[in-house]
Amino acid sequence: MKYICIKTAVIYLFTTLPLFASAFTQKVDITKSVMVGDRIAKFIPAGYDAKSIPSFAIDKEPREQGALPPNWELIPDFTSTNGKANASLSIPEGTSIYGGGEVTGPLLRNGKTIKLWNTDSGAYGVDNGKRLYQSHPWMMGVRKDGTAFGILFDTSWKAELSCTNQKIELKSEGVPFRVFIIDRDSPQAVVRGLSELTGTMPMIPRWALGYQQSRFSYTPANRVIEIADTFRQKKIPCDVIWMDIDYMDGYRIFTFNPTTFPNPKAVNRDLHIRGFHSAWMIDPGAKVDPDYFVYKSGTENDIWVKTADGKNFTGDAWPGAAAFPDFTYPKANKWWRSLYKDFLAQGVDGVWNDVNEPQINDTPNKTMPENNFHRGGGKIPAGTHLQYHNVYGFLMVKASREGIMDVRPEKRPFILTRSNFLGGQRYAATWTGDNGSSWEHLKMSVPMSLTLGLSGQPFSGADIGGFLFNANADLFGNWIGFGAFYPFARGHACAGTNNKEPWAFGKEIEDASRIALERRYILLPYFYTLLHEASTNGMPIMRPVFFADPKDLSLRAEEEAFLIGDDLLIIPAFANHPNLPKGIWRELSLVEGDKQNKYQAKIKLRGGSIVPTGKIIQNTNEKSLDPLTLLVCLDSQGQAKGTMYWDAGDGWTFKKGDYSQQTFTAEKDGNTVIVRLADQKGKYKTENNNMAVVKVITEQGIYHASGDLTEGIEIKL
Ligand code: MIG
Repeated sequence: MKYICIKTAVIYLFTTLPLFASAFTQKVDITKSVMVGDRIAKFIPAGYDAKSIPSFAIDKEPREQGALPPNWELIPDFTSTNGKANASLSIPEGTSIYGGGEVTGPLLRNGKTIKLWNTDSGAYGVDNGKRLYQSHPWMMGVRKDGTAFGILFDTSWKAELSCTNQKIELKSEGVPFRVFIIDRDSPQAVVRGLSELTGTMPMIPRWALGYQQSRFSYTPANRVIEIADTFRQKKIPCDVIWMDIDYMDGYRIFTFNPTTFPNPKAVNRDLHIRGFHSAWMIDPGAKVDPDYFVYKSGTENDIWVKTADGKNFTGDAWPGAAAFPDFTYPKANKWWRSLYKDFLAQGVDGVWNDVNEPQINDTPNKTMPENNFHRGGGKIPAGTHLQYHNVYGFLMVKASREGIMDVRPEKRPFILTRSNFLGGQRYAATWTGDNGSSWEHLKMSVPMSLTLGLSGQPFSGADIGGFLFNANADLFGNWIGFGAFYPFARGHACAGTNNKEPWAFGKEIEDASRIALERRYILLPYFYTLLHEASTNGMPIMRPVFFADPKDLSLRAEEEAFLIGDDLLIIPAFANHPNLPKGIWRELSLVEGDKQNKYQAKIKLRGGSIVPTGKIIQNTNEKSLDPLTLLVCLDSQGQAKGTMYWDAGDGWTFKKGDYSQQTFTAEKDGNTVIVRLADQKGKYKTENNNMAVVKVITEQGIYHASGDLTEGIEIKL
């Protein structure tokens, strides 16, 4: 009895006075394990209180579907360290680990530890464990036999996520949290499972698939138009010009500089006339300025994040001292939404939410103090910044999206965010922040976007050419040669660096850029089909090579080459003996001279596939399917299959059947290949009216024919 009392006292001391204790870890029991989907299980630890730890990652709370099957193998271990909750999963020997969202370093995450604490991390190294802007408490394991599993740690608290060859572990600084585990036949099925839990990216407008040009900053307004005109004069395809912070009046969000951007409506109109769309930056911090309408109304509505002692918190941001909306607080969400009305009325198309970790320059941790106070409301309890920091950007882009939908419900929002959280693909696309114009950053951009794709975010890309420092011609040429195939393809450059537009490096690079972007635009129907797939089942657009053959262990670490969808293999010019999948893959030429151009990536078409392509256009307002060209590569049985999704390119009428989903098949019989429309869903009439050009790519050469797909198109080999 006496002994037990002493032990209890010791535990008490250790858990309540961590100052005096070294780490003291205790096992925590599982109080519930239940199926919540097709081979998806939910585990709840002792001490879990749903009201104190709302889920942000989970889209719609999944229905409980009964006990775990008796042969279910993957059971997490819950522990607590000095009263802080952890969870881990022992993994089978030989497992390849992926995921963790926005990370530096390799695609394969075995042996890697990341901190989940969103941080502005300019000039992040290539593998130095620096924190980045986003947090994704999610990892996927692929077993030796190609089957796979995933683990989602359902907490937004500050945490550390580590992967060894024995286990995947998340140690949080917060209260007990739930764990979801998916165990399926393939990595693709696990990624689909993640989207069943966290939702998918809704369709974005087709123009967001075009090339985009940015700089910090194009100013004044006529420089913006000059950039747009140069693209058209030089016949380099482009769809979007980005307006970085200098358009604002003294960095006041939702304002325009009266000298340099006196008439933003005219800027947007002039861009639209030239076939461009515009995207404009909005940061979270509002300048402390009693005469500024955003600060005034925010203060009147009392929506700012508070300090621990209840005052409005202010921190140094671009405009100087700034106050920050408390997006956990429903009234702040409503207030923020209302700001978009007048802003969008200027003809703004896309919105860029930056520095929303939030980045604050005059605090030691470059963000808010951990004890700042968030009021919460609805399902979100009041709490500290330590709990809500990682979802600050996530809740900001949620509010931005809702605000844009309030104003323009008939259109698809396009929002780009720097900070985000697991599940945040529901609100915004992303780019990988402040990389540098270096070969290391160029190469690392491939595993970075692949990892985001394996973590639920299908629409990402790095700043093509690199953001910080000057870029040289060779680097830029190499970068755009494969960066043209990022899902989000945008060039950007920091203030004070050299010009990094495709024409800024002389004629050779200008020509190489044109070829790269023409290839991108030719593939628009294929990219759009993949965008639609991502919006329905969460499959990333850019996929790791091991997806082509999850059983082939030689592909598990490949991070130079990548796949676009299942059917195109992209091998960047820098790739040095990449490990490629076995089977039939035939090299394609899409644009005259592309195969001979040293900056271009090699593109290979998978045997058994049909890829829909369009013509070279200067922007996505032009007709792409005029004609539709089907690229066919037969498998060893002489067959191939492919699909195309198409619709109006914006708006939501596709949800009411106004879309076209076509399935094509090819079949070889003797020396003839017949390609036909095998299936057609939806009532949208594509501009090609079922007419197509077919190109069959074979070892001997390319064979063409054209005709009506409903009748079948015959190609003689
Ligand atoms: O403190 O808006 O990552 O893309 O050009 C820097 C200026 C703020 C950081 C973004 C970068 C952008 C820059 N921003």
